[in-house]
Amino acid sequence: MTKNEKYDASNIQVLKGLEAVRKRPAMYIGDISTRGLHHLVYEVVDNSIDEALAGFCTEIEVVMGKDGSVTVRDNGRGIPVDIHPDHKKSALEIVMTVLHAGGKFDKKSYKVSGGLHGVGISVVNALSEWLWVEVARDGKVHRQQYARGVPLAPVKVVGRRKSTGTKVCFLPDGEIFKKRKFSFEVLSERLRELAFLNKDLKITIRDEISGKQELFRYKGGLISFVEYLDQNRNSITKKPLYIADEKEGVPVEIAFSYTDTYSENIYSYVNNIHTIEGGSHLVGFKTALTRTLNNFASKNKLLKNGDPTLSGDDVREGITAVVSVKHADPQFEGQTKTKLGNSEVRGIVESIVNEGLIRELEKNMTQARKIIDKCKQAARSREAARKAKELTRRKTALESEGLPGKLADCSLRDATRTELFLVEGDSAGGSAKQGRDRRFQAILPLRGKILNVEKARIDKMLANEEIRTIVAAIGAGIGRSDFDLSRIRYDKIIIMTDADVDGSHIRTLLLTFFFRHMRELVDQGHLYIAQPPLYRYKKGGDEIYLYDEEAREQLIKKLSKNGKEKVELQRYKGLGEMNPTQLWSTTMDPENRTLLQVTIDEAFEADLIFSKLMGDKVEPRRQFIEENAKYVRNLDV
Ligand code: 0RA
Repeated sequence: MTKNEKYDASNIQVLKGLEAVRKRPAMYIGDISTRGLHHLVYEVVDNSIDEALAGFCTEIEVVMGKDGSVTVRDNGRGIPVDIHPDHKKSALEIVMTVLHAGGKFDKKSYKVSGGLHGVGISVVNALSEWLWVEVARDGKVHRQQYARGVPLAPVKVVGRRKSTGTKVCFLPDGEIFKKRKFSFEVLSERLRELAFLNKDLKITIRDEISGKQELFRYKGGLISFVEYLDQNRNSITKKPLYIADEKEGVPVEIAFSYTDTYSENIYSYVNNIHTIEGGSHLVGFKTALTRTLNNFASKNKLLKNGDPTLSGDDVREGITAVVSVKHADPQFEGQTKTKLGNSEVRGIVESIVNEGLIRELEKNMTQARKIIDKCKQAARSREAARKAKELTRRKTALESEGLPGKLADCSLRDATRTELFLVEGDSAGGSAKQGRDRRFQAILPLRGKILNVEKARIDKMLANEEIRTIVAAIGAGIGRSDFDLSRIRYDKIIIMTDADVDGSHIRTLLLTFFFRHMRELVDQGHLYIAQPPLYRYKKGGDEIYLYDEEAREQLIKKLSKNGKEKVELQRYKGLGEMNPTQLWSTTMDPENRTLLQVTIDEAFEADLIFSKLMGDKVEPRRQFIEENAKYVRNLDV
């Protein structure tokens, strides 16, 4: 091949690559909803984070432009710009246009890979209406611009600058993304998380439309992260315990605290990616925690001969922890590819925690005693519950008791196609029973208040009638170790409550319950919120249902322009105001309804909301409700 032919051949490769990405964007960024849209920003930021991990970047700036674009700027070394001998093109152009080319120019040790991240900046380019990049390097500023991933011209020098860095600005393509509006809050949550995970890295975000801005920089790293997570809980540890070490080229960093709550909040990460399904690093941490606390307690006579050993559940009651490891070649497994598979990591984390934890405990004996006391208390409660045969009897009862009488079950037994509606109140429950398609839709009416599970241990929870019926109807058990997703009796669990304050309270209680005790159900996308209409407009044969305030404003605008008539709307406050046929057609019929799927992108932010709304501390709750009162309907958790 001649030089020119080589250039042409590599261009054809590029076009094929771009075509593949544009044809199946979801394969590269997960989906093309707002979630996928935000992943474009994370993808660009991840590249700057890699540069920070390599030790060359200390600042990342994200700007949401007035035109809907996003700019990400860092002060790293800058993407290389030298001419690639084979392609006769700038390395910059190759990084920006060839799938997975980024890594070829640098042997970075902890590159992000797997999951949705790490697909390469070229994917963002392919999915952008336009994108430009500026690299400051070797005293010059180099620039190239693209349209839907195709370069408009070769890389050009456009100025001189002493400092180094990379600046990428892009506008997502409207042909790919139906909604193109970025959320300052959603972006901020991920950037804050990245700042916690990368100690001392300065990350700023600014929205040029609203003027909102944030600066994230945490000198305490994971310690600050745990303190942030505990802001609505009372800690029994004065400062989080901290362990950081490296073995076999795998750096491990862990911070954790104990609080006076009963829930377990452990977040694990690999290369800054949240491993929702856990994996070997998490197993290593849990194993070491149980073993070391037992050994330490026995050695210091805090556990006497007759005392029962502390179980895993005992040592994790009330814990808040962040486990972060870095790995050069992570293997991600599991349903959502968020489970670390590398088996050697288990032993590495285990041994680092064994050594580090002893050191931390011995540093402060008073605090160590408090922790052991807390674990012993958990063990005693569990033992007492067992002795009273509470747990076991209830558990077998739940399993053999059969289905609750209040449940109107569906006839279909194929659990991949059925739906369970949890309906507020008997009267709406009655309408739902009449209106439903009984082949695949089951109805469970809920009466009265559901227990606030944030403040209850599992034995107390199972004594609660409403909770018991929900657990029995779903049929898959309850709790971190006993819930078995493969046994769920319905594919969709749908919360259907009134659009008023009580309804939103019940919905929050139910969300808290599922979040804390049937977490997999949420993580695997089985939990939904029904969207009943807020208003009905009727004139002659015309009947329109309106599901949010925006739709109402639009209709009023439209109608008042047409005939200057006064628009009369019926407002629905409760589900009970609709008859069975209306309830079916507006809210339950799969052909017509909209369901909100409950997704948790930033689990720690959801935890923060639940601990705030349901926890012991009153002041944060009052403040939150005041600040968010008008958004409650759209609370997206
Ligand atoms: C490849 C090699 C080098 C740096 C980068 C990529 C790099 C990529 C991005 C993307 C956004 N910001 C970035 N900063 C750096 C290292 C080149 C060298 O040895 O100087």
